[in-house]
Amino acid sequence: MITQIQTYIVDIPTIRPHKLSMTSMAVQSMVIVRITDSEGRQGIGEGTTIGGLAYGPESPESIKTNIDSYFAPYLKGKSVDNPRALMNQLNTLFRGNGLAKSAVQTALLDLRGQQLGVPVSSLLGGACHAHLPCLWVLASGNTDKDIYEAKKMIAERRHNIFKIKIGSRSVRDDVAHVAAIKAALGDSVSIRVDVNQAWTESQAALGMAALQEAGIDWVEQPTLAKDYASLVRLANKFNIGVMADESVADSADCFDLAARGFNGSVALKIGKAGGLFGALDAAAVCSAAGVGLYGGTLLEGTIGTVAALHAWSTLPAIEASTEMFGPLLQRDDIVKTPLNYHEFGVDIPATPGLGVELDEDKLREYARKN
Ligand code: MUC
Ligand code: MG
Repeated sequence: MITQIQTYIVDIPTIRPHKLSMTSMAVQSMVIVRITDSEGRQGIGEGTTIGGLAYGPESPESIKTNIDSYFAPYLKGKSVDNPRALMNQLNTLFRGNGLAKSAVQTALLDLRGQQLGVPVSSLLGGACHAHLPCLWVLASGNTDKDIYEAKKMIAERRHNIFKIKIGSRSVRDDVAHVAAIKAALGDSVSIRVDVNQAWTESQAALGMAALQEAGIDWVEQPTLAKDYASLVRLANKFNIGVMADESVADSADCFDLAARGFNGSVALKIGKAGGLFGALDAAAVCSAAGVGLYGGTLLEGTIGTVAALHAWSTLPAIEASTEMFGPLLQRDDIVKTPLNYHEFGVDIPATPGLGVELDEDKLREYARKN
């Protein structure tokens, strides 16, 4: 039975400014949820946004407030035996708030996994992978810095796929930046870009023609989230792949986009989908429609990242790789043992629950005091 639900906003500086088309991040703010049962076991979860309210409709403050004020009173005293049923109840009682729901669902699954002595992936049907590929995002905004950063990661065998954040400069300047990085890194390295909705369709046509010429593999969310028609037209017009990110949150969005003839890939994110169940439902719709899968992030720390990894590990094919590098962008961690990144990917823990443990001293150090 659930006896206590605690929430904390944790602010951890990034290793360098992370520049997206809509904001530059110097700190990541995560909402950590801790659910305790009557035996004293604890499950943890994370709900994380990008740049406060710059990226999406939920903020760290709204996530914390809505968990404290609405979800926690409902969950207190309930059994954790059936996390999916509990989440269905929350979805019926409270609209929206996908990131807050994802944090709570993660904590419920962590707790249930510990009660049963099985990893979260087992609660989802079982892992098909023990190690998944993981790319790195180049977002310093400076071409030479990005090339230096990428070469270092290749030499360390940490990453060999890179996503470059563009969209805040002119299309020509952005394309020149990306083409210079691709030329410096060579053919053995896969490069993709994320425009985060910054282009009109005609800018996207100009940019994609040049990026295709430069040997870039994917363009993520070139146009506005709601403009499904342009995503479909662009995906059909160019050989370079189109990935939908902000356009699709859940299985209904994926169904709608696929039904309009979209033939690219989708960035799955547990936060967008309201948790692991929703993200896997979205994956099933994409797979049935021939749309490729990509394990996406909202730059979560270790807790959110490992939760997503448990979900992605149950997908037999995750064609477009993953970007579960969030913890590596932060200067410090609030778990005792960080994830193991090696051989261009990351290991998925096989111990009970999420397989990571909170470091109470670090939590105290970084938790917001007011
Ligand atoms: C996004 O739009 O993909 C994921 C990686 C990153 O650098 O930003 C996020 C959000
Ligand atoms: Mg994106």
